[in-house]
Amino acid sequence: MSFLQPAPSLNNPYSHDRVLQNWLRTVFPAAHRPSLIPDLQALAKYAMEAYAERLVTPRQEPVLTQWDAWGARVDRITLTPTWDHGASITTQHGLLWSGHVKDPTGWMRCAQFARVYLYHVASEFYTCPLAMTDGATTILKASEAQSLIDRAVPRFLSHDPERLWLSGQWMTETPGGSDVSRTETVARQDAQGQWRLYGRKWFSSAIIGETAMALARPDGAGPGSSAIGLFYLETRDNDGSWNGLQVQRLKDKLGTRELPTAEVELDGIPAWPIGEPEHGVRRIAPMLNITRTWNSICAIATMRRAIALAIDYSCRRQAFGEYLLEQPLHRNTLADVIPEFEAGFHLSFAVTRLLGQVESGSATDTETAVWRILTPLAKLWTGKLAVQITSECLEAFGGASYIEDTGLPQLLRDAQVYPLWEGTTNVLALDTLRALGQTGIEPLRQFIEQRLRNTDPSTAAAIRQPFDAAAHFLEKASSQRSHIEAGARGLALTLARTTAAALLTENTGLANTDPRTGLALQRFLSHGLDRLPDKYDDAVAETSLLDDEPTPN
Ligand code: MFK
Repeated sequence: MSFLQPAPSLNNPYSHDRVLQNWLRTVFPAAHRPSLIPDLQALAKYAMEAYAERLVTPRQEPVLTQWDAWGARVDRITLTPTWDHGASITTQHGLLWSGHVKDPTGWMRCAQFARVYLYHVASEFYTCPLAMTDGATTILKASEAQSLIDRAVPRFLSHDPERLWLSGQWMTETPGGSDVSRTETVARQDAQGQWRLYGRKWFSSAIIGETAMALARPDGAGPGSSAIGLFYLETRDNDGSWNGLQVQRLKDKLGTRELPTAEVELDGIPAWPIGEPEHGVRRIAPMLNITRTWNSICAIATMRRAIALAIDYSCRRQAFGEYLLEQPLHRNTLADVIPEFEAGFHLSFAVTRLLGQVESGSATDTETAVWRILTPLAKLWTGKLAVQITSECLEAFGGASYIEDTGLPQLLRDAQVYPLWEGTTNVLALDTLRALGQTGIEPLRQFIEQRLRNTDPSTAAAIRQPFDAAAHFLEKASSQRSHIEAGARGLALTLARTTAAALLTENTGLANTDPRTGLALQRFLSHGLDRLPDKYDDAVAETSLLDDEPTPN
């Protein structure tokens, strides 16, 4: 019998996750732990079972059946078994409702997102409709649409899987993914005054939702985004049939293939405007900020899964007479990845903390401003990191990571969605400029300074210097829009990294912290925090490289 390589195992993602355990011990309040820990343990067990099952069961994907045997249009979607369990896991372990319990201290969002972190990879992206439902709940709760609140919010936050409703977020159309001002879907009132939507939504993630929040342009309204309205709709009528919509096809995607993303034709579906049917982008923005937070947490969950498997494998795989884990270059490569993940973890959970403070009314003005700035920063940075880290971790498996039935390629394909979903890296960098334009950079400086209060001077200087450079860039480049936009990605990455470094620094000073956090901080700092263009106008000058015309000689 020739050599057989043992497959990697998934260690318990709750008890074996040093970074999560450290955060729970040092940041998350002891008083709230008893209501959280049993859910985390149960979700970790679920994740391990799902991983084991996945090794022996071929992947499944949703199937759309458009016509029944007798020619009726049915648009029936058969889901994967994991998706069939989604509602019961969600309601039993509080993936949605726990984020909306009344808590004057605002820790409910951290508790919810710790659950999301452990559920996400096993969920096969069932977290996508959960994210959108969370966003829809947030919009409705803040609206004056009391009848819709009474009708939908108890369903969204249900503890009963039979009563749970999910929501979609229907924005993207063929003319615009990033630029939704080109929305073509039309909203018209019928003779009874009921609004109805007509048009095509091009990327309807999780078409299984009973409801959706959709952008549409009232008939006769002018162009541009301020003339678009935000509408609530229900996808099925009382007998369970699709209600004025057809599912044209499911998308054939690079990753997230268990998630039924659809093209939908709207033909008179009843809809209810949220507020006046105008300023739809402004009205849907709170939903985007929630789904972007889910995106960040799910991105770090994917990184953690890739790291956990790569470390486990390096204890099982030998090359050149030694286990990989004993080999200096292999160790060093993985040790370079971990601090980036750890910093991303702290930044993402800081956003959940700020979100909870804002929603519970306990945030200061500074914290509210910082929350607005850090939400796009965490999303854009962790989205990129997820691809880089997953790719590096897959390399640790050599050729095995290129083989489908190891389950590893799927991790990388799925990771590629994080920089795209909910706004690309560049859209998020521009959103950071939008936020900084409203708040200025001082609130973020104060937030970082609070984190550096008890740190040593050299660590503080290593964080202040790139932050000051970013503030200087913002000030200098702001005079010319093309300069500041061209450098916005570098600016955003620098601010994300400096804030994450400050959070890591603060964590190293807390009682009972894991000493490895300090090691992670030093290594993270050694990777550098500054990602600014060298000169504030460099980024613009170099776009001439895009000109493919040969130079005349
Ligand atoms: C498992 C992980 C979970 C993830 C779930 C994934 C679900 C995927 C389903 C999808 O739907 S993916 C598609 C998501 N699409 C996007 O994220 C759109 C990306 N494009 C943008 O974000 C653009 O920046 C934007 C559409 C907002 C640009 O639109 P406009 O109209 O040109 O922007 P404008 O005029 O600057 O802003 C309009 C208003 O919105 C302004 O307020 P005012 O009217 O009061 O001036 C802005 O301040 C406000 N606004 C924009 N972004 C905001 C915001 N307010 C708060 N937060 C924001 N992020």
